[in-house]
Amino acid sequence: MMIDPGHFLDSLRRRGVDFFTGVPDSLLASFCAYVDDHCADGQHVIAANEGNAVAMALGHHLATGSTAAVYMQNSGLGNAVNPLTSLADGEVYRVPMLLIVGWRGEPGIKDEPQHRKQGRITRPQLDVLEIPHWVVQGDSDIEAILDEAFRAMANTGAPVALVVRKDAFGDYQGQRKSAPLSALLREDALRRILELAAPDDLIVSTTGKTSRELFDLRVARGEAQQDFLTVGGMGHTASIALGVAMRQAGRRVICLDGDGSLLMHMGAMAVIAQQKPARFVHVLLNNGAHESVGGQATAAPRVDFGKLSDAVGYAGYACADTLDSLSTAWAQVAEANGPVLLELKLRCGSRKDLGRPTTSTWDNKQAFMEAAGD
Ligand SMILES: Cc1ncc(C[n+]2csc(CCOP(=O)(O)OP(=O)(O)O)c2C)c(N)n1
Repeated sequence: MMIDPGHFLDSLRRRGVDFFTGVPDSLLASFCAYVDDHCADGQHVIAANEGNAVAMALGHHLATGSTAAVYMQNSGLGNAVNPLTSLADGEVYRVPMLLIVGWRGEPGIKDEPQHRKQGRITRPQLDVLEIPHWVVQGDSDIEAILDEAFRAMANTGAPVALVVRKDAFGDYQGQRKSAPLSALLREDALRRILELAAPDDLIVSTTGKTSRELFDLRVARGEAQQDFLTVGGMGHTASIALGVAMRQAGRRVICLDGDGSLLMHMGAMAVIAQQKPARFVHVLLNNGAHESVGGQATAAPRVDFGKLSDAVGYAGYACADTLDSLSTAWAQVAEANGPVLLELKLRCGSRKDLGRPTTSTWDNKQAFMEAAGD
């Protein structure tokens, strides 16, 4: 038995939830897709990060008095903790909202290294936050759980959470697909970047399929793994790359970022420009979507990243949407003095047999540090 995303959405609506926001998660993908297809404009907003989603839910309550639902992967709890504790909490503004948290890394279920600890501490973390929560699985009596959760919320006036186990939701294929920004695939673009990069360039790559593809490409090229794979901490790739670049002034640092990732902590760009790392190529792999977790849209397609990079003070910008134009754009910016943004417009898509890093995170870190120390 699995929870039908449509029934679940109806149950929430019947209880007065009239606004949905969050950052998508693969485990909640069918629910996210259903919400996206069945909410009118303005009833569903995909947020840049989970803290923003909590803040939007809070603002929604201020404006309407009603309760919003905020969905996220459990890794996003970190981003949400501050507005939950310092604003929505019963001891501060006391704002009800229903958190729907995807439980990656649940103890006993095999998952990637970045999910293990977060999975183990998710429930204790909610306990510490004093957020009442209920575990939801496919055969849960969802009406009974929601009754209890909404009763608790009515009593305290503050947030409550559902912790959703893997495979709890039944399948739903979203109808809204983000329009492809070009015919170029991320993996082909990454392959070309590895051809264009110098052997001593340092690469820091973002969360999700980008790092998985990069890992596979190094294997295919018969090269040692030496790139830093930001397997967790989505949105922080560019700041990691900045930290590296500031102490590796002689080396070119290539940051392989996603549009969801870049938007998540976009303030980092202003600080990168302020610090002016000498040889910093910030590659934006812009497919307009959170492809790694189901292809939900980001706000990126309507952002003019050329103007943005100029406004924050990057030293250059180039854009490409084919392999040929990627080579040309690379030649334009890769030798610049100061941080540059190289935007690649892409379509969604990845190999069905895409692997996952087979070396440990500790080995990955060690290999990067050795490469950086050469
Ligand atoms: C803080 C946090 N929130 C959510 C996730 C789940 N997550 C992993 S990859 C990803 C999508 C990343 O989108 P983007 O940067 O555009 O790259 P793409 O998947 O399109 O290659 C999300 C939402 C996460 N790992 N961490």
